[in-house]
Amino acid sequence: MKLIIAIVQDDDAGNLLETLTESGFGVTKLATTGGFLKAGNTTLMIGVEEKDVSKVIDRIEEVCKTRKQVITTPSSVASSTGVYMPYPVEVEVGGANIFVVDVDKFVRI
Ligand code: 2BA
Repeated sequence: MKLIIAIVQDDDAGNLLETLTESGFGVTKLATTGGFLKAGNTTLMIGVEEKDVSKVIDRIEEVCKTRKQVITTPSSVASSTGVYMPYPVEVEVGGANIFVVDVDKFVRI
C-alpha cells in the first residue's frame, strides 16, 4: 500500500476531493499553510493500492493544471504622493506537490 500526500491550492481542493471520492478513493483533507508564502493550501492524504497510484496522480494532474491568473497587488514602492498604487500582475496558479510513500501497515479498527 502507498500513501499519496498531495499539497494543492485551496481553489482546486474541492474539485479534486469530488473527483477522487467519486472514483472510489478514500481521502483525508487537511487545511495547511505553506512555509514560504505562509498562505493557506490544502493537503490531501490518499491511501491506495500500488496499482492505483498513477490513476490518482492522473486525476490530480487533470484538476490542478497550472494556469495563468491576473491578480491586483499593491505596489511595494509608494508613488511620489506616498499612496500605494495597485497594479495587475500575471501569476501562475495551480499545480501540486505530490509525495508517494510506502505504508508498512494499515489497520482499520
Ligand atoms: P511550490 O513549490 O509549488 O510549493 C507549494 C506548496 O507545497 C508550498 O507552499 C509547501 O506548502 C508545499 N511544499 C513544496 N515543496 C515541499 C517540500 N519539499 N516539502 C513539504 N512541502 C512542500 P510554500 O512553501 O508557501 O511555497 C509556495 C511557492 O513559493 C512554491 O510553490 C515555490 O514556487 C515558492 N517557493 C517556496 N520556497 C521557496 C524558496 N525558498 N525560494 C523561492 N521560492 C520558493
